[in-house]
Amino acid sequence: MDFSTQFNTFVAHTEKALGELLPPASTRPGRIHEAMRYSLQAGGKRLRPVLLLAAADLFAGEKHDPLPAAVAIECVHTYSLIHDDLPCMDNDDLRRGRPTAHKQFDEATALLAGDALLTHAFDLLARHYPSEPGFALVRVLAEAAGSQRLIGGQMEDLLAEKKTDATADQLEFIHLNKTAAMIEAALVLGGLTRGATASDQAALRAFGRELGLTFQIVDDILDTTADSTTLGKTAGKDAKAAKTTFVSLHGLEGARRFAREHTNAALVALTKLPGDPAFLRQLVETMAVRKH
Ligand code: GRG
Repeated sequence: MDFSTQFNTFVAHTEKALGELLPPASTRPGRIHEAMRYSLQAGGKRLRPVLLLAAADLFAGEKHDPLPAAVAIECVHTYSLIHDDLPCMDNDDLRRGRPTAHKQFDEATALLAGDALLTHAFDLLARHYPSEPGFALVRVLAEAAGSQRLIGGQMEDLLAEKKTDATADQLEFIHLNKTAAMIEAALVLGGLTRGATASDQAALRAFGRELGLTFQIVDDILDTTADSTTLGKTAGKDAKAAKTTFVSLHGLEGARRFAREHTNAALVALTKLPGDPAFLRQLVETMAVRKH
């Protein structure tokens, strides 16, 4: 199967599972379930579920279905986007090419939909996996989403916004935690559903870190070079907010050079993993040149 057919197959499996593993919109109270589905089923690249499913495929170990974990990580990711868009944070109107949750519904509903998606992710892990690997899945996802990683990265980002002279060190902390943490977790969760050993998990993490940094640098570049329609979210926001980014710190060429360095490091990390790395190798190469 070629790369894009394989990618689309992973996405199709994810979309089907998302539909099945979320409470129906008709479940009382309908408004909250409608809002959860509105944001979750609005498209999006599905990068984290795809990574999770691809990581699972690297291993020949015990077969637990990785799809509930793939839905769980997309629930946590979508919660973070809903909350990030709220007026108290980024105050954004557009997400995944549609009005943001608080624009479509209202602020309280958007807040609750984010809370409910976060909670639902852990419910999925608890319901669909036995204690081994279930506890490990819960621990990995909780750590990635917690106050020292995703939430910590977001906190540091909000603090950095208040000043125009954030340092390269702060920027690295923000991206390692706000962006790379969930990408690392997706890969480790996938491996855990198939019995990845401690050293496999470390290799998945190392790969995820480099991939996450590549993804974020490209995101910073696209914010300055792409338009809102192509991105499905507001373009040019970083410069408008005078935000410190890889581009503001290192210039467009410098950011492109950093992206290439992290792409190469991701490709090296990939050689430490078992199984056939062809799909993940192509994903790294595609990510480096993505347009949205
Ligand atoms: C509110 C706890 C909390 C965290 C917010 C996700 C996030 C953290 C902020 C969004 C802004 C941002 C640039 C985050 C970095 C990670 C990132 C690039 C998220 C967007 O992920 P994509 O591009 O989105 O994979 P889709 O819609 O394709 O899933």
